[in-house]
Amino acid sequence: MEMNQGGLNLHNVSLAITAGLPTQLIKYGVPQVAFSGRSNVGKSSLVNSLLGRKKLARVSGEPGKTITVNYYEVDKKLFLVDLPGYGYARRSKEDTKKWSGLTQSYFGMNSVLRLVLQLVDIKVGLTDTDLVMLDYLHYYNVPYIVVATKCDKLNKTDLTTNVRRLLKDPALRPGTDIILYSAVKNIGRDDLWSKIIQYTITGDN
Ligand SMILES: Nc1nc2c(ncn2[C@@H]2O[C@H](COP(=O)(O)OP(=O)(O)OP(=O)(O)O)[C@@H](O)[C@H]2O)c(=O)[nH]1
Ligand SMILES: [Mg+2]
Repeated sequence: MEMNQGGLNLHNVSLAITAGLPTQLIKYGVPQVAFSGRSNVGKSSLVNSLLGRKKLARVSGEPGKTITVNYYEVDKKLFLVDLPGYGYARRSKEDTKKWSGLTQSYFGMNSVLRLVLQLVDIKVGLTDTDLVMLDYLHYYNVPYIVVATKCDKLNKTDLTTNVRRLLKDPALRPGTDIILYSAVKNIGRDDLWSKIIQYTITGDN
């Protein structure tokens, strides 16, 4: 596994800050890449896979437990930001309010946010709450690409069908890039890293 990506030393990573309140969000400093998606889609697993670590980000069997924004610092040059998951049916009204408050505060007035990775389980496709999140991304005019997670779960035929369906979905900004990923098999890792580097470090997108 390549532990140097675009000059970033992936041995030098840590969980820098866990923010549960809008005032704790980081709006300055190094560029940020945010991970967005419903609970259980594989955000924390993707963080671990990209960083080549097994347990840096907590992968939970119980979805939607904590509503926090987790900042992983990469070689002092980049933050990978694990946003709280959504679409958790049993979440209380109060927690849903907390989620939207924290999420909107994260996107608002955020000049260090360079790219959002919108995760979509390729077996499930876009859900109703994904559409709410996509509305936020369009409203705040944030650059995003789709990461189709858990691609190891489908055979080639179903994978092709589902990717085609996603590519032509009008809920996505026209021309949206889709990267197939498996955190279990580390499929898509180098491709996704080069996108991230392109949007953050080299800035040529
Ligand atoms: N087969 C397969 N399973 C995966 C993959 N990525 C994640 N999972 C599994 O999906 C479940 C949820 O993964 P998480 O990474 O915790 O998901 P999350 O989006 O961080 O969930 P929340 O923190 O609740 O928002 C776990 O059981 C993972 O092992 C993948 O690429 N392939
Ligand atoms: Mg998680």
